[in-house]
Amino acid sequence: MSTALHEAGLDPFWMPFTANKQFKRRPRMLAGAKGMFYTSADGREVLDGTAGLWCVGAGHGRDEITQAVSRQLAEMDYAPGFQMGHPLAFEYADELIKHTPEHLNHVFFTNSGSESVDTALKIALAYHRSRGEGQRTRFIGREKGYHGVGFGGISVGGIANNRRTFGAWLPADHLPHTLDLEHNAFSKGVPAWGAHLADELEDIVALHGADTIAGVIVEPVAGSAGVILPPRGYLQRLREICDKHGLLLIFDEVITGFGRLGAPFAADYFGVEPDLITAAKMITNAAVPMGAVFVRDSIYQSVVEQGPESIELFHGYTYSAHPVACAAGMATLEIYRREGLFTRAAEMAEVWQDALHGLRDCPHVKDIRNLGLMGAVELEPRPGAAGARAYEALADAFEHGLLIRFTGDIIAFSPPLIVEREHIERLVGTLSEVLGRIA
Ligand code: PXG
Ligand code: PLP
Repeated sequence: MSTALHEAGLDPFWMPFTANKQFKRRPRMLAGAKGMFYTSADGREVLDGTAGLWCVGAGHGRDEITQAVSRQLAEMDYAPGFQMGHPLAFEYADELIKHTPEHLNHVFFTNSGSESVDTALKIALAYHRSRGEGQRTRFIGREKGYHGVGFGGISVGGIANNRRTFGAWLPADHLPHTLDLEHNAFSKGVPAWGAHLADELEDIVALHGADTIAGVIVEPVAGSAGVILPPRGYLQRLREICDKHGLLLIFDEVITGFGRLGAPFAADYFGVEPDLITAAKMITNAAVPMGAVFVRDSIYQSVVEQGPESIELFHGYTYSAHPVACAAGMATLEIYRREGLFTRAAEMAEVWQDALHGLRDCPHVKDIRNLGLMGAVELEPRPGAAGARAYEALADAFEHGLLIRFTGDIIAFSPPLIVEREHIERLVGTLSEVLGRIA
C-alpha cells in the first residue's frame, strides 16, 4: 500500500455498495489492469471474471481508447450540452444507431445506468402526455429487477434492500420474477418453462386500468439479482400485452447491451423490439462514465417533432454527451467492429456453458445458469448464515487470483468479451478449488 494511503487511512472514503467496516479491516485493493487481468496492490495477477462491474467488454487498458481520450482532452475538454453542441456527439449518436434495433434511431446521453433509467421513465411520461394521455403515470417493473439507484429506479426495481431505507416514490407495481429452480434448475441457456408468467401483466393491467399505466420496464436477463433468464417466449408475450394496451416496453440493457449475449442488444438476441433501451456499461469500455437511452422514432416524433418550438423535454445532465466520453465511445465502437465483439459472446457461448456446467458436482452448488457470456453459480446457503458462503468465496477467489461477483449466495460471472478458452478454464478451475475450500 502506498505511503500516502497509509497516512490518509481508509476512513474518509464512504464506499458504494460495500460492507465498509468489513472491507476496511481487510481491504482488497486493485492497482493495475491490462487485457483480462487486474494487478492487485500487493502485486498479484487477478483474472477478471466480471469485466470490472460488467462494464469492460473489450478488456482493460485499450490503447486506442486511451489515445482517443487524451486527444479529446487536449482539443476540447468540455462543451456545454444545453443549447450548444459539439460535432462528435452527433457523429457518435449516428454511429451508435447503426447498431441499435431497426426503429430505435434516437439517442439521449446520460452518465450512468441509473440516469438512463430515470431518463427513460421520464421520456415515457412525456410521450404519453404529448398524446393527451398524461394520466398514464404508473410503471410496472418486476420482482428482483435492478434498475439502478435513482428514486425512479428503486421504485420500479424489485430489490427489497435497495428500497427499504428509501421508500418507493413512483406509482409502480411488479410482475413476478422468473427464477424457478423447481422447474428450471441447471437449464442451459433460456429455460423452457415459465412463459405464462408474462400473462400476469394482464392481471396487473386489469387491476390498475391500462389508461393509468405508462410502461413496463424489465431487464431482458436480470443481471444484478443473479442472472435470471427469461423463459422461452416470455419477452414476446410481454411485447404483445404492451401493444394491446398501449404500454411502452422498456428494456433495461445496462448489462445485456453491447454484446453480452452475442448480439448487439438483447432485443436482437430475443427478436423483440422494445420502445426504449437503457444502456451504460461497456458503452465506453468503462474508460469514462457514460450512459444512453435509445428511443423509438415514433416517440421522438411525438415529443420533439410535434412538440413546441421551445425546449421539448425538460431533462438533461451537465455531462450529457461529454466530449471525452463520446471520444471513448467512438474508439470502443471501432474496437468492437474490428474485433467482432458485438457477436463474440455467441462464438464463446458453448465453451462457456460447458465449462460452467462442469461445476455441477462441486460442493454447495444448487444451480448453474448461463446465456451468452453471462453465468451464475448459485450455492446452497449455509444454515443460519445466508450469503456467507458466497462472500467467503469472493475473498478466497481474490486471494487465489480470480475476481468474481456475488449477490446473496449467487456467484455471478461476466468476463470481458475478449475472453479466450484458456481464461475460462482457469476461471472454472480456480472456482472449483475455492468451492472445495469453503465450509
Ligand atoms: N440497470 C441495470 C439493469 C443495471 O444492471 C443499472 C441500471 C444502474 O447502472 P449504474 O451505472 O447507475 O450503476 C444497473 C447497474 C452487480 C452490479 O455486481 C450491477 C450493477 C451495478 C453495479 C454492480 O451485479 N448494475
Ligand atoms: N444540483 C445543482 C445545485 C445544480 O446546479 C445541478 C446542475 O446544474 C445539479 C444538481 C445537477 O447536476 P448534473 O447536471 O451533473 O446531474
